[in-house]
Amino acid sequence: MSMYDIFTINGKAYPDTAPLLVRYGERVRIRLGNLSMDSHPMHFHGHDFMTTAVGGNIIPFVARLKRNTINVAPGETWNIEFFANNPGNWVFHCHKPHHTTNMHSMNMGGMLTIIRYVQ
Ligand SMILES: [Cu+2]
Repeated sequence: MSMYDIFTINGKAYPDTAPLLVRYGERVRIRLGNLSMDSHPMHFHGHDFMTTAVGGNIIPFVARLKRNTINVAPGETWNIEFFANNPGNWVFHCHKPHHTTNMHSMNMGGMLTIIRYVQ
């Protein structure tokens, strides 16, 4: 069992995580950095994204992968980009169940935030 019971995005655990506000038609970049000792397979609902940089190095266009989950290992950084073309409120979260709860609660928590379309 993990010794950690709270997992965060930008220092906050859901429901206190700040939503990422986007507008339809925008190209959005998210920079992921894992400062923990565990890997985090970050999964995005409603969109696919492209991996555009890893470890501070730009990924050549022909080598970029289209995906909806990226495993961010300890110490890694990744840039991902997506086109905001599917209005709604979409979940972006770690795919390890224990990482999306707070203190093993039955409620959603931890490494989860919302990609929210605004006018
Ligand atoms: Cu995780």
